[in-house]
Amino acid sequence: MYRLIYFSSAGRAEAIRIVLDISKLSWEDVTVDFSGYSEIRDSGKLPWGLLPVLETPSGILSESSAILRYIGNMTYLNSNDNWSSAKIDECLDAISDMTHILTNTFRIDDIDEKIAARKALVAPGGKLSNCYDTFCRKLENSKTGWIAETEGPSIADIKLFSDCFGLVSGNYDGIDISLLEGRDILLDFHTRISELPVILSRYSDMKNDPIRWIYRPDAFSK
Ligand SMILES: N[C@@H](CCC(=O)N[C@@H](CS)C(=O)NCC(=O)O)C(=O)O
Repeated sequence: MYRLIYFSSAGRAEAIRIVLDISKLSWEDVTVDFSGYSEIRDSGKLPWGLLPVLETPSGILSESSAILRYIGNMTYLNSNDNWSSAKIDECLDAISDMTHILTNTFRIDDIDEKIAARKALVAPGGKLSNCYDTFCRKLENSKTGWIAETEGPSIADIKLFSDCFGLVSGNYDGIDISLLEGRDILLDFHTRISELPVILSRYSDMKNDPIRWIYRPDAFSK
């Protein structure tokens, strides 16, 4: 039995949740609030003091990308080829960098200041806007249409799906779906991933879920 421990948000865990579903491993989605997190952290159980962690038969694994690779290796979503798996890693790290840009705004307490900071990030030429342009360019230039140019979707595509659309769900003040405007290739990518059978069924009853509605194929249809 595998146990994923994280907050109830999508955050750094949603891609792992999807990959665990695809793996068909038996796993439990353990969600904690901040006090639950503090308790686990203070017990010394977290390898790096942060979530997510995955409890496995071999021990506790931390770091969201490491967990993705570990479970991805048990599925068709990672590659045995050294070069191809390195390119998948490259994408995972680059997508994580995008997430770090947003994380920097969490420490801003004043809501107006926070919104202003995020609006600057998503405005043309802003750091997040530039990341989305890069994702579009990567998808456009990919011979296979997948972010790491793999034959089929990889863990990097699952992370791109989870993080890129997770950002526009409306849960981050100052950021909304206008970030996708003019970025049709991302919407096409969204359709291809959201229609993978496991993903389709995972989000089938989440049309009204405030966080996860964006993972359904009909999320952005007019
Ligand atoms: N590089 C780590 C970052 C983990 C991380 O920053 N986790 C946050 C939640 S998204 C956390 O545990 N925050 C608790 C705190 O900082 O007190 C990863 O990708 O897993």
